[in-house]
Amino acid sequence: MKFEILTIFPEVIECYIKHGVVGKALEKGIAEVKIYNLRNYTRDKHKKVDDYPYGGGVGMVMQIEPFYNALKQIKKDRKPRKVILLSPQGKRFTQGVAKDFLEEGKGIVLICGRYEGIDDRIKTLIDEEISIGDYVLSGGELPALVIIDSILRLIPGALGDDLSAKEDSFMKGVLDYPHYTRPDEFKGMRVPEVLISGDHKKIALWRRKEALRSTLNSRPDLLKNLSTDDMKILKELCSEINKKILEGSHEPVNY
Ligand code: 9D3
Repeated sequence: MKFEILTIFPEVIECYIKHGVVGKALEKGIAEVKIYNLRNYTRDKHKKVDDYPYGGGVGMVMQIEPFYNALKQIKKDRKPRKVILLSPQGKRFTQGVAKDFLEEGKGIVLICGRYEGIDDRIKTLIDEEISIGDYVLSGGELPALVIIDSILRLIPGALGDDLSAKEDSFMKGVLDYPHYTRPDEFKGMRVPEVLISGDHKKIALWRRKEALRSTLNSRPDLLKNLSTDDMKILKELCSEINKKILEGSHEPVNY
């Protein structure tokens, strides 16, 4: 899988991809990242990549030429790849979109904008426009890294052990369960006894129940299409919570 990134801040990308899962995947040759510094693709003698907006208004707009030239270079060298523009106006990025992009196989081209935006004629050069969520960032670099990170985790062998990938996909649809490590007691706070019991069936059930508890608390919108096993656990959880509410011993709930 090859990621080609167009940006005016190559150092921002370089810095992140050295480390962790992404860094390891690149070392192993599972994936490849190539960065195109847009300032190398402008004919302007001051390497200017932006200009004032037609129609007036605040801020600057990125010119189309550096994007056009960099993409021409990419397309000349290699087989056509999906070209994705990171933009607040794009469709929302999800785990499902990450899987779709992975299935593109060869790789993707990611275009990062800065300033108030990019000359809209960029739309003639792209296949998709993607946003990572409803908040305002300063540019497309963090979103590009988010996308690369999430896709790489899906490639078999990219994570330290394949069990982590299995775990990611098993937990699909619910939030994670709580984790603990040594010591078994810290300032009076004890690790739940069940995790030390060695009873693997009981541990699995406890984890699923706590995963459902987190989901009910933080993301009740995710609780749909549950299996009959999960429904049983959730019902039990709800009646425990109801009992505590009636006793007045439960923390306030927001559902
Ligand atoms: C009202 C004007 N702003 C649009 C929301 C201007 C503007 C703000 C921030 C234009 C560009 C940006 C930079 N953001 C991105 O390039 C971006 C982004 C984001 O801000 N949030 C979520 N996903 C993405 S993907 C690219």
